[in-house]
Amino acid sequence: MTTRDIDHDAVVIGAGLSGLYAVYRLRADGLDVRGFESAEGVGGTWYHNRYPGARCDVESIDYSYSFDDDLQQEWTWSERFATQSEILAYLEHVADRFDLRKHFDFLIRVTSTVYDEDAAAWTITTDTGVTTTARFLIMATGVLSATNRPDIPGRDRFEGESYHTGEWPHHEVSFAGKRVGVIGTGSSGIQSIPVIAETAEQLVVFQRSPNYSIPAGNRPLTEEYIAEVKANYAERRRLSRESGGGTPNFPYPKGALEVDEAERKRIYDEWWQRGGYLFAKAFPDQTTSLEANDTAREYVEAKIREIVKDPAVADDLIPTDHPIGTKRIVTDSGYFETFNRDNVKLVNLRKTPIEEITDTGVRTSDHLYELDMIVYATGFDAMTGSLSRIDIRGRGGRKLVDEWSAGPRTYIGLAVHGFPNMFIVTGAGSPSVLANMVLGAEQHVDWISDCISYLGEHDAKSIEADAEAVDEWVAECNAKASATLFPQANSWYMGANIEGKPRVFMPYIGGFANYGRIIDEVADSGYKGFTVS
Ligand code: N01
Repeated sequence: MTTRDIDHDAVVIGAGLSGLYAVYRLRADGLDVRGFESAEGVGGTWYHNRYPGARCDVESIDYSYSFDDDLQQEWTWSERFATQSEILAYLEHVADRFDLRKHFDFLIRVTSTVYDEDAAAWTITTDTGVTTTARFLIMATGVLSATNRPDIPGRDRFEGESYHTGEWPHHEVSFAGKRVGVIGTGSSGIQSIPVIAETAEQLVVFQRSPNYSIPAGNRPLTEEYIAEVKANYAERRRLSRESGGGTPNFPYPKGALEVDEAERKRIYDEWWQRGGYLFAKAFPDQTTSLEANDTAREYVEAKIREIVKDPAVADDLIPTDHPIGTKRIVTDSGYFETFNRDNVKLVNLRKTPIEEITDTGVRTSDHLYELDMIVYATGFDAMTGSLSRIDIRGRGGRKLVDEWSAGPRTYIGLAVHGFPNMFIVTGAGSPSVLANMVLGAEQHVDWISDCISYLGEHDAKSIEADAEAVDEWVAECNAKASATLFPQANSWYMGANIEGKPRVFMPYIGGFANYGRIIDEVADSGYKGFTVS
């Protein structure tokens, strides 16, 4: 390949919220950019996760782009926590408003990307035979997009309907009059279970690990509230960028162990009322001190026991295997109440594991549950799965999957040694899923586009993370994680939900604002830790 053979300045893989903004921003910088998306439309996660009850657990007014004030002033969210369909409608609106679709090829899956060192460019190959080349490769492939379908014996024998929450079909799925089994009680299961229970004749919930879940406190947004938010959006965004999680929410200024019982209860009551996963951040020491964490855990346990009428079922629903908040706390609407319904049964797989799936249902060690439908709410090969499913080859033919065989290794979450001119958006080694993904995507894409402009201004063709910089960043990420309780949980943050995946805490847990300062400093220093050629 010669420089003249390079088709595009940049190729963006994925038309989710990161990919859309990447195309918008790089195009605004005057780059020739082309995008590939395996789905039929834009939206990424929000295109695929159309299961009943799917909502975002970050408030809609924060989980939206900040890059264009007219956009944020003109779009009006209807609820505090938006449904999947409203978020998808928003992303479609963004795609149309900024005329982004024409840059994407849809229904095309990228199968391999290979770096050519002499040309300092990538060759991108797809499953339709289309091949193209680009100077820069932007992996906007998503962190919760490669679904996990566990290899349960007999899985493909089942003759009824069978769906995965992360690949929900576009046709209407009716539960009415059906015996439905849901496998999995993470966010997807916990959101869909109350909705399915409303119309199913019978619902059997197969739970391997119970999870902490806090009522969302969802509500319609009033005109007055929306007007107030819009009048102060700039300040709201500023606070979000200064925060640990990319939203304008900050923990109580004192630790759980620094206050007396009455004050602690008052704060927990307040955060319970606020609703959702933010409960994990009521006190700053909740995820660093087990003793502090216990106070939050006991509070939530008491709530679950208050809601669930049968004490034996409540026992099964209360987690005992991880400190609260070290797996993402689920934001629910009526989850625990669902187990008071006559048509819902909880099966504790720790006591009676699944042995096989038969043609008519799910057989556990003590019973065959005859079913008309199985819903797999079994999650994702998170953070690295969408990358490892592409054959990515860097300098000298090295494979990304080999380089990452002991866990993902990035420099500031954005780049990988041996893979020049490739940038990863909101992936491992960045705050990613621990922060507001929309502002995270903007933060990354802005950094990447500034970096590409810098290379242009300095007449440079390539940029590559140094091996030592990667070593240091990986050590920094590990140190930050080890200072918390997070590594104690068998979570997808740790890769623990996928058999054979290395157990490494993948996101950077040093905070969104802190991280922003670190990557800005790298850029301001003329890209220290990178080799620019
Ligand atoms: O996936 P999960 P998810 N047999 O991995 C179980 C985001 N999200 O799709 O814990 C039986 O959390 C598994 O059990 P265990 C959010 O960040 C957000 O629910 O491995 N069970 C677990 O219960 C979230 O954290 C929203 O023991 C099996 C479940 O399946 C992330 O996505 C909504 C099994 C998987 O839970 C992932 O959530 C949805 C097996 N062989 C998702 N294999 C919002 O609210 C797995 N399980 C924004």
